[in-house]
Amino acid sequence: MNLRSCLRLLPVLCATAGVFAATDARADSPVCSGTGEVLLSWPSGNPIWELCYLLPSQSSGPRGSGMELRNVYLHGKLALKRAHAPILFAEYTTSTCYRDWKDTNGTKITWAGVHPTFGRSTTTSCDRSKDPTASYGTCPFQLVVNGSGGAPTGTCGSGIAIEDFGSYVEMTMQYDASWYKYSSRFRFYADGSFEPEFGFGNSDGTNNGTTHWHHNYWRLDFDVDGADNDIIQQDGVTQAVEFKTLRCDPTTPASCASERRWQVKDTVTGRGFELDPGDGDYVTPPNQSGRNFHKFDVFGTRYVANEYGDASSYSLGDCGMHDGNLVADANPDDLDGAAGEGTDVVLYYRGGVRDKTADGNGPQDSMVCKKVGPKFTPIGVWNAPLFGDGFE
Ligand SMILES: [Cu+2]
Repeated sequence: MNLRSCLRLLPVLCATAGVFAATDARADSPVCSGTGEVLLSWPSGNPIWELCYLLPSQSSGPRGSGMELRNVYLHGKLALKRAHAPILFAEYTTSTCYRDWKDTNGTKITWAGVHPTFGRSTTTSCDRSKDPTASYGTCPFQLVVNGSGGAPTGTCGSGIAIEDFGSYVEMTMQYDASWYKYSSRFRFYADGSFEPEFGFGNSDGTNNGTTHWHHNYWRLDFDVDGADNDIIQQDGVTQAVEFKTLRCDPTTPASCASERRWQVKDTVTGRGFELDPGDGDYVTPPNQSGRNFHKFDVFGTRYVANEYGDASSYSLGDCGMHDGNLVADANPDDLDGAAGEGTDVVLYYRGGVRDKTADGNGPQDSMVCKKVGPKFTPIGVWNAPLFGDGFE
């Protein structure tokens, strides 16, 4: 009897028979041997989180996918095969929209010590942009920061910054699409939760007099305890087939009185994560422009090899999100395994920001940094071995 079948079929008997001692925690670690993969273990001794990270220039999306993470382990158990943001758009109210690229490493600034204004030692263009109309140039954007006195000292770099805040570790990267500066962060907490963050900055003010949107789509390929036996639930209800939907119940979109949550779980081990939209995610709903380029927030799909996006062409003018390619409108794929198509699931999640010019809805805010991103909270027992570990 192999380990997996023992765990699946006879967990109690196996445990009772002492096949696996409860203390036999054969925790796994990621192997970061692919091109560009770098291992992060946090904390460095007895790590809670381990993963491989890659620069945008090394990421796997059709035109990159920003900072990319692979083989993410929590307490020695596989959580995610890949986490990245392979789809990104800039949409303008008066003209068209564009499909931005995500494979050009940008530069962020690393201050000497923790900066008194920013509260961290690494800042991006978005962190720096607090004025509604002014832009701060490209790195180093080392303007005097109010209250800090004198010219700040910092250095520019294009790597991924890693800061240990004690209860969490934060990874920061910036990537560029010409004058647009997109910041990409992941925070991994000691309690097993994690947060991706998307932020927008503008180096020279181009198009800041035109209301526009930046739509960022994360792709989270969860392989909780391996790719099999995973399901996606919406508010605790298992989804039988792939789906696309909204953060709010469409019957109450204005008030968002019914906020939704999504869970990805392994049905054998009970482990998984819950997606809770961030407060900022509700600020800019999908299709705020009314032009139907971006109509949904959440997509649950079945894994397809090398499927990192919604289109085969990633040309600049291919501006709308092809949700029908990601989640078929006809003959939707099986998600829960009932139709025999497997249970390797992928979650896509849209977070968008609006940069507004002065209009009837208020003053210009186009250069003010806006950040969005959900929180993922662990489900089940991750920090203790269940009948021995190391399966999958
Ligand atoms: Cu903008």
